[in-house]
Amino acid sequence: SGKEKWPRGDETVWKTNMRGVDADVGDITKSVVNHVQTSLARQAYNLDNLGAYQAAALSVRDNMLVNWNETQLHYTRKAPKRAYYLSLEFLMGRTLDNALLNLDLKSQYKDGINQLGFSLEDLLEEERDAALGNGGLGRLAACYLDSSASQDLPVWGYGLRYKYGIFQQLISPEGNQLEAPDPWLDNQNPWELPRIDVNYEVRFYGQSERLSEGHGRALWTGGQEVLAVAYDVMIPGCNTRNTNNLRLWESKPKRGFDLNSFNAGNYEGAVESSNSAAAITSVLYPNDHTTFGKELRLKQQYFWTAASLADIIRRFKNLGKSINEFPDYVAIQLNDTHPTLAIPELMRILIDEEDLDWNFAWQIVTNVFFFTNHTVLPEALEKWPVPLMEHILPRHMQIIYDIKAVSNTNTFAARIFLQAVEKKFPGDRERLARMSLIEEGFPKQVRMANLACIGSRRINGVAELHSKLVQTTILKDFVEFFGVSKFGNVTNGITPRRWLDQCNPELSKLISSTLKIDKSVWLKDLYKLKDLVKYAADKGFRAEWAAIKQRNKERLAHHIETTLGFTVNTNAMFDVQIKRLHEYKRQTLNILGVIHRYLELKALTPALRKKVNPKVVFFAGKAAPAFFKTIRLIVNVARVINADPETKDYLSLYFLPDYSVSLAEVLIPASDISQHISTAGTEASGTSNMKFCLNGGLLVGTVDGANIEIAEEVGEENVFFFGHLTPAVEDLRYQHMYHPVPVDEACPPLANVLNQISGGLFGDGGVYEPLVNTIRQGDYYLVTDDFDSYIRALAMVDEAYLDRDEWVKKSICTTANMGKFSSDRAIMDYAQEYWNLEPIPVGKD
Ligand code: OX2
Repeated sequence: SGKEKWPRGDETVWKTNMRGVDADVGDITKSVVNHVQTSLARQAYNLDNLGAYQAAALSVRDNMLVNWNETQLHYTRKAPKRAYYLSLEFLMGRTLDNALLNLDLKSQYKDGINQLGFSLEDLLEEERDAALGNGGLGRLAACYLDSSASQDLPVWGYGLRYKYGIFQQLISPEGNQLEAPDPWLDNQNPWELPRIDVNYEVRFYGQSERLSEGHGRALWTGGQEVLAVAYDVMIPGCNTRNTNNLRLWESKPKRGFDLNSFNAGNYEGAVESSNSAAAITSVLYPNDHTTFGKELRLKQQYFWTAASLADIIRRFKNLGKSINEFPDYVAIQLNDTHPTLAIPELMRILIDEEDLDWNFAWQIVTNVFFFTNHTVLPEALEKWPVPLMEHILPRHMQIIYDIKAVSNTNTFAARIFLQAVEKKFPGDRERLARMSLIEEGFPKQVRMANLACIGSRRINGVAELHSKLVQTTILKDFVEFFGVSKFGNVTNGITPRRWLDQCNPELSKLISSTLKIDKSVWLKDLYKLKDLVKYAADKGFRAEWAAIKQRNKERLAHHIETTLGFTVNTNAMFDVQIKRLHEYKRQTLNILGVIHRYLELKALTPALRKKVNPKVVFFAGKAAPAFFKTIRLIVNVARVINADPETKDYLSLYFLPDYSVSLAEVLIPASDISQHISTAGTEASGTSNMKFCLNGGLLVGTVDGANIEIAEEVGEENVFFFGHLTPAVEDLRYQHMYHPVPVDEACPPLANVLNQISGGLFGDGGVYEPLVNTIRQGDYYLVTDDFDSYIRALAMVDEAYLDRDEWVKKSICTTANMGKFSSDRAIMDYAQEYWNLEPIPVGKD
């Protein structure tokens, strides 16, 4: 068979017609106008901002595609080891601004767009956030994609293309959270490329019949088959041609609809199965730190892991290598336990389709996967009921039982796992029960964290303290079994491109001009910021630094004025807490502190009040139903105190609805102080803490998660710590249980605040009883125990802020010492210590 000649036709014609990145303004206007005419079929006469945005986006996309193609070709030729980041969430936010900055084309597009009579700033606002995530876990995945491309690493992301992202949040006048769907694809999405030719069939339900005794091959047939179709999102690196890929799967019925039913006149039956296929990727589950065991969620997880693995294996097979080399060419990172089904799925492929021996397959599997845990909260640990798994994934349930291999079965059952445990710890039945993949009970449940742990090569937590807690609590038995070297830590990071250069352009400019280095250098080596420390002593520099913060506060105030109609006092200190609402994050502690401050202000004479540090408190965050009440309290406290003529100049409060990546980009640069106040030992890392500090905001926080490492870097004198430490938390909970002390005794100022709420100062106190009672009774998250120390910390913040010169010095030193928290450092850590991956820069050889 003759080899086909590529490219077809005349190679020079191809080569001379390939478009490169063209930074010429004339070329840019030409390309934008072209897209207006031929991609959008619109005209200059009636072009609105949305149309102009779309044309600009398509034009920028052309540039990205050239790089994307080149990168993929380069990777194919070099055939390096690749890593795949499997995440059920990618919280990308907007793309246009980020792409322009990473391609270094922003000023040219600004000019070009201007010449066409539009403003780039306005066009940027037309873009909808891609909000395919809940919070920190999904945003981390997005930062890691940016860093992988920027560091020239051959990393692809795999996720789901949800038709609806995280719900839109509205707040009713009474303070209730209302939820609306997020139809982010309604205006078309210029950043994705449908790949109808890249699709896989994914099976659900049916029967699995073992073809040999014990653990060998099986035949899985019947059930429902659904099609997974790929959509590719280009991920441009900063100051490099490397452009990686995020592949998102959409579910479709395998056939348009069931023709048999259709012909028999059963039209509804005919579309039912197509509806159920399309439903799989219809919506992102809005659960953060909770699992519900829903059938559709399990189907999402399997649909996504099966399609991704099929794709990964197809790409590997194109290399022409033998399957036992799979781990030399592929590393797969499991972002939390959501993709854990990839482990039994790869076993299924290797055994049933590749006909490998069980042990050999297991050896491959356990060298390919890496697992990151993001929380030690028990309610977040995924478990799937065995009957549900047996129903939806009968073959995988067999494989999980084979892995589990209870010693008294005579299915071959690898015996691998529990037998080995039994050998190492003879007679320790409780340990066996704890480590088993199956939790006994009604129903039995599959423990995904245990499966992820035994099926992976290495496991990590996301900050030093958290990784220690993983090793000493939830995975302790596994550390004792496998040895500690299988466990590690990679402290989270954030991309300085989005979280400084893009969201705070003035500060970025000041840094470049002060350090006299191009931003493309320090943005990719964030330790370079260290040199800013010496400018903290420079009065002129401090003035510029402070002026930028002030303008960012005004930008936020302007945003609030235009979107919500409130006038914000920009002469006050801005205090911000933005994150998902959750009991462990303790937004309640913050709002109770606000009420306490309000009551104290009311008690002062007008003359004394004038000496108080004026403060505006901002909250934003979406809530699961269990935490609706906290929002309601915040909104009603705001209603009362913002209207109080005696105090409103000294204290005001806003709950900003519909928190998003884009809103964070306006809030973070404007903050003087931000709150990271989880009960010690509960926040695995936190990443917004890093974003605030990078933008010169200071922290008030507990000794928890990455707060600890931030303080190590920026100096404890620049962080306002409070609260009990992790080792005390268990003891305090024990005391609450067996020697409860009423709040009135334990903390009178807090008791007073709670009584004011119950007494109706913020509307019907009865509404808040359940919320207030979580503190009065049990107080699992130790609000009472930490309240005094919290109030003292806030007083120290006020005192420090009154000495503005010192404050600005702290602010500068904080930014200067944030080098460690670049996601570039974190991703290189994964590449070197976990995946064994090398950078493959495009166009450098
Ligand atoms: C979050 C963690 O709560 C947060 O502390 C961490 O910074 C973030 O993940 C990124 O690692 N869902 N979200 C998280 O954990 C889970 C589970």
